[in-house]
Amino acid sequence: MVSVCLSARRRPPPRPDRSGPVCPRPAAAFPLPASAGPGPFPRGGSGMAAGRSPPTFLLLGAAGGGKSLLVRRLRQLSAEEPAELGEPPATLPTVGTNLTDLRLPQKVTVRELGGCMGPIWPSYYSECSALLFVVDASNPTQVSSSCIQLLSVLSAEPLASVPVLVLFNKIDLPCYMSLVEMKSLFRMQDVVSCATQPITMLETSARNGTGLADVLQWLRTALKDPC
Ligand SMILES: Nc1nc2c(ncn2[C@@H]2O[C@H](COP(=O)(O)OP(=O)(O)OP(=O)(O)O)[C@@H](O)[C@H]2O)c(=O)[nH]1
Ligand SMILES: [Mg+2]
Repeated sequence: MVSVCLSARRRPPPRPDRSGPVCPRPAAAFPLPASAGPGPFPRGGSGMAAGRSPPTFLLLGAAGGGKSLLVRRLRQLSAEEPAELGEPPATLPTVGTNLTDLRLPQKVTVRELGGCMGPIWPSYYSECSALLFVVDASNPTQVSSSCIQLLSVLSAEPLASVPVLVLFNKIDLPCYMSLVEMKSLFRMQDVVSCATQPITMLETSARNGTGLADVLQWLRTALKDPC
């Protein structure tokens, strides 16, 4: 498992005025449960101190990349009494949004947005404290669309200073592309040098757990050091 942290070229833009209106949610098109829609709150851990909603980490990426399985595994591993991962539970494509609370031990909410929900991803950017972006490293046909999606996410103004973790998942599969190959295909050097966010990259397998301890460690660091 290889990990690399590139970045640090931060050019923090002025913070957006959080008292302004947030993007409207397409409630009629995608009705969400009441628990799925906290209002906007400050990034990082400050919401906790004020007794408000816990920080929300967004989990994005193309359909089938492994987001739902990943977050289930993270919940298993961060439980008070972590159990063996065992066989991966079945997942269904996420239509809408999927909320999972993790205790790191501070409570954090991970909001997965289904890959097929790309058009409404920006509606949730304003409540994001950190971003996880999952790429299927075993699927060469998804590389270019994932790269375009990542560039679009990185250029979104509300996300300009949130820490970003790019996960190259499914490295348990024999056909997976290594971190070196993925970095080359994504032109990561250029992406990182143009990005305003600190970007970390990890290789993972949500199936067998490879790299997930590093993901949890990254989440804990992001909670401690909000941008
Ligand atoms: N081999 C392998 N399969 C994985 C891994 N992660 C996820 N999968 C499988 O990939 C399929 C899709 O996984 P999901 O977690 O549902 O994908 P998703 O990104 O949530 O997809 P959407 O909700 O549609 O956006 C499932 O069959 C998972 O079991 C992995 O690391 N390795
Ligand atoms: Mg899903």
